[in-house]
Amino acid sequence: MNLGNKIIYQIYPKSFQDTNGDGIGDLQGVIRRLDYIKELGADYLWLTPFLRSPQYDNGYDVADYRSIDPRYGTMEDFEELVEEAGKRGMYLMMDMVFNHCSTGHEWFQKALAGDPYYRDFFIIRKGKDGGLPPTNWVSKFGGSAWGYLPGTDEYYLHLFHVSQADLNWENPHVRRACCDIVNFWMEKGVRGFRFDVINLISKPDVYEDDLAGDGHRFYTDGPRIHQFLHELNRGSFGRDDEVITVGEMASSNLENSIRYTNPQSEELSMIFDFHHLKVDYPSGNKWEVQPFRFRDLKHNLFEWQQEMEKGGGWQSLFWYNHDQPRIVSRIGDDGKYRVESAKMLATALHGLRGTPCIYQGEEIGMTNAGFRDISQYRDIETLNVYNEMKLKGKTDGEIYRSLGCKSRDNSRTPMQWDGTENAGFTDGTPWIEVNPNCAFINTLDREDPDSIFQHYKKLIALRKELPVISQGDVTPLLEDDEKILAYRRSLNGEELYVICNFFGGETVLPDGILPDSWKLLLDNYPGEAWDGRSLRPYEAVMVIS
Ligand code: TEU
Ligand code: CA
Repeated sequence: MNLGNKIIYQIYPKSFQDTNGDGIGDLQGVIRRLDYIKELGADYLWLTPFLRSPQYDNGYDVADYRSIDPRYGTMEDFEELVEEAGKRGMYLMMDMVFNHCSTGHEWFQKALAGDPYYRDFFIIRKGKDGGLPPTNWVSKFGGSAWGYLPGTDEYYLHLFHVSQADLNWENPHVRRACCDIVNFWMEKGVRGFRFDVINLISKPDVYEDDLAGDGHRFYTDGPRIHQFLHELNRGSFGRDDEVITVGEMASSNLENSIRYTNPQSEELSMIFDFHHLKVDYPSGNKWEVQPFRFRDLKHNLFEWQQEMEKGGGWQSLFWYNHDQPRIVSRIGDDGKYRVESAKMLATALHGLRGTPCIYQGEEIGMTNAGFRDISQYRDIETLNVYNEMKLKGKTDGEIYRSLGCKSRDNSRTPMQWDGTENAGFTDGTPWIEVNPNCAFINTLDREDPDSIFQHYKKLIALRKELPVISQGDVTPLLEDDEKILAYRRSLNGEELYVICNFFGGETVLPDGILPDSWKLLLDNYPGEAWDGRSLRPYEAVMVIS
């Protein structure tokens, strides 16, 4: 399969389209909007989890891997969705959360009741003397990574929320159970899987304190990770060439990422890596507000592009998802140059080597919510961090400045279909507030040839049309330039150039970058043709020779 000409569209069902007025998006809502996604040109629809769950972490706390959460609909709705997508030549990609399950899952409930078979599905250890947890590891959402089992001296590991108990992948029954779940959904016609935090499933043999950190170095790309992924591949999706898989691999290194995705290892088709998005985290702290470091962004993007190519690995290309702020607010300009910068960012990414993934609303340039009151926030991570910041004595001004541009809720506000009060998302009260800028940022302007939507459409069409985009090599250009990100793609003598001004001032392309015979393919400024030299604010061009 040519992974390079496929497009993934990510749907956060809870915020996509409500059809029954309860304020929560649902599967029927996705069905209602299939023609819209088709119009854009996507091939795979990645839906974040809609399986039965108490929803402490919006479905990433699965209580039953084989049934649909009633908030989202029924199995019949799901089957209808697969069928309706199929009629339009699109396929479903499900989100498999296998590092942990909800403490409400029957496996955990049986373990709690003392069933030894199910106790071994989890990572349960005795605490240290003095009523301390087994190690000092920190949960990704704050606090200890160990949950106390009442009435015992034991703890269970939860790298995320206390309601998300880590599964023990050392146990072959757990590995078998995960294969069975994937097979179950493949039989229902699912043709893609995104594996949540799958680089964390292999834990170390010894559980010890991390004297130099929060513990993540002991379990990220852990000791048996490749064996486990290979086994999952062989026991489920690897039997079908038509199925594509993406591993969510925050903090994995290059060497492992190549191995995860080189077809010879028979592990996964591609990964999401996040190195290019850590360029505005001063000393690794995502909550501290800092402008992005352009040089680091370029360096990271190109290093991964080139090394993955060399090693025969494959990446998904993305600017954000449901865990990250909206990119036009983060790296672009969500005010004066919103349209230009959104198109520029799209151009910069969609010319690269990999499989693009577009997050709902990105194609219309949706912006951060920037909520200014804690009652508007819903995300468990945000609520935890808010409490921590309060305890540390931070002022409301400092707190909302941080949450307003960093919280995961920034990208979770409802899809802006139209300019009415609830943006066409629901007739009821939305589970999270709609961004009032739906009045002027919504899907209705997509007919306009100069809309952001049309720009994405063109980029997608070009990728499908030109093998140099889907299969060519990548060569970074102007690596030291402080304003321009540029690269060349080449395949069998054909060349494509992508040149992007990442800032709101004018800049000039140095001489000698483009060959004499260049021809403009795409520009994010309508009207007057590009002069081959000067770049207007956030201008981005694609050129062939
Ligand atoms: O996210 C994994 C993850 O580590 C982050 O993206 C995390 O949300 C972020 O670092 C917090 O700052 C995945 C899912 O995408 C996320 O929504 C879930 O909450 C998480 O796993 C747990 O299942
Ligand atoms: Ca609903």
